[in-house]
Amino acid sequence: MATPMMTCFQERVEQVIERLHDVDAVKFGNFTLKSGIQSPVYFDLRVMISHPDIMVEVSKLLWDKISTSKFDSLCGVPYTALPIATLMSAANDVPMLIRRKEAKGYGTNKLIEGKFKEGDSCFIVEDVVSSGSSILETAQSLSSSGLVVKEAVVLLNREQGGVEKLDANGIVLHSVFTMTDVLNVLSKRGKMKPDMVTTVAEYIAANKFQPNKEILSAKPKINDVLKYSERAAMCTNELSRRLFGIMDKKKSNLALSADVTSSKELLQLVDKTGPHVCMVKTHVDILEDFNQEVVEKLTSLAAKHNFVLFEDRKFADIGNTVMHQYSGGVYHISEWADLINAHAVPGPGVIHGLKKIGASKGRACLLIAEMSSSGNLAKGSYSQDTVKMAEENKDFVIGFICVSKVSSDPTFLHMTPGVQLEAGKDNLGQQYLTPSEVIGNRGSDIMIVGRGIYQAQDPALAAKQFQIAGYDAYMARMAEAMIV
Ligand code: 5BU
Repeated sequence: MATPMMTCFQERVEQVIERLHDVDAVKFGNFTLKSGIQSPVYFDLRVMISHPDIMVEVSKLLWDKISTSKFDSLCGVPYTALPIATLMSAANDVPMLIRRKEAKGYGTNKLIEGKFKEGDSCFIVEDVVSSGSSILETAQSLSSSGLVVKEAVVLLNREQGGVEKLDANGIVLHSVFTMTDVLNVLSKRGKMKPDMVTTVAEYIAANKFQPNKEILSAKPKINDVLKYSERAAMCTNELSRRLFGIMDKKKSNLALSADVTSSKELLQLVDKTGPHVCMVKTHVDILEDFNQEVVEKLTSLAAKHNFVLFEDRKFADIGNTVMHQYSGGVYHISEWADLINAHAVPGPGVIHGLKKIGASKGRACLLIAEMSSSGNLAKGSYSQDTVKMAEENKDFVIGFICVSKVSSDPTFLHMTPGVQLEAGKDNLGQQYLTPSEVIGNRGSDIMIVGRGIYQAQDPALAAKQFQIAGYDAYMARMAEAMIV
């Protein structure tokens, strides 16, 4: 029963909590959570969709929480919050946006569905928040599309660091109720046995986010908490030191894969996108009109825009042959490319041959530990042996091509191809992951983007969007590592 002092809003919150319990959206017992943690309480708010009355009331409570804020649109985090945001949008005549989660692979390739213009503000709606990662991921997609996200609203705050993490990323989180509120309401209304009340209260206290120093430094994930500038200082290789420095200065972990076939197009593309990238990757052998002047112009663009030049030659032969391929032939790669890469399949001789040519010129090499194409054979023990080979040749090998972090050594660089703003694939086996997946979840350092940029209507704008998305994902990863 509501006390006379109780506001109408509080009373409605209590009723919703009780209804959620009645329909088994809140359960007590012994549960193993996705994280492996044992919990005496389990929330499955998805069941709300089978109870339209609850959905409507929840959408009203969420709306009441945010009605004084100003925004142009709402965006529900997939999936449960999508229909809730729809109800809020329809009842209050506010436009809605949808962030695509799955690959579309055809048509406009849009990341955000719905109408908006650059600078519009968007309010994120979510059902439950724990660490805040899902909201942050949605916010990153929205902001990389030009929207401004300053606030989010959630039905249930599990009090596990979401507010703090979002705050660290400039987002204010409003919540209708917390896990403590659920406990208080259900025990007050006689829905829980006294011993369960104690168990759940202890669980909440033990798992509650504590913003103190011990927790901040509880689980340092070494190169997740190290800034680019700190990693630069740890590198003994001059090129990796320079590259981390550029990433720090330009706030960019984007490498452009400039896979166009005419020199004119190549130079124009690189000049336009140069301000947004830390690296330009070439396949010089696809140029129809290669000549030495092109590489001279490329190196002056590298100096103008401050980026590293990487020739994606993928050397894969015995040491003696790769020496010639690297230094001679038509392309004289060692004369102009700061960075090259090699397959580990021939054994360490390939590195030794390349090193003989490149080391004295201050060049460096990446080993291909993993590939982005479907069905490739670079996995498991092959990838592990590649990492070992790199560790044994750290004076010349500065990192990896890979699809997720393969080494915890903070001086190694992880570079990942197969990146688009939406996950998906092409029709020749290339597989795409998003910037937040590659940089945020898989711990890579640099994302390599080709068609996502040079096939865009405005490559400079696309490069800027990737730059923001990649850097935001890096910042979010750092913030997460601080509060895990
Ligand atoms: P895309 O247009 O973003 O799909 O281009 C990816 C680039 O990265 C392209 O130049 C490939 O040759 C390169 N690449 C790759 O996609 N996957 C790999 O595993 C390696 C290189 Br190694």
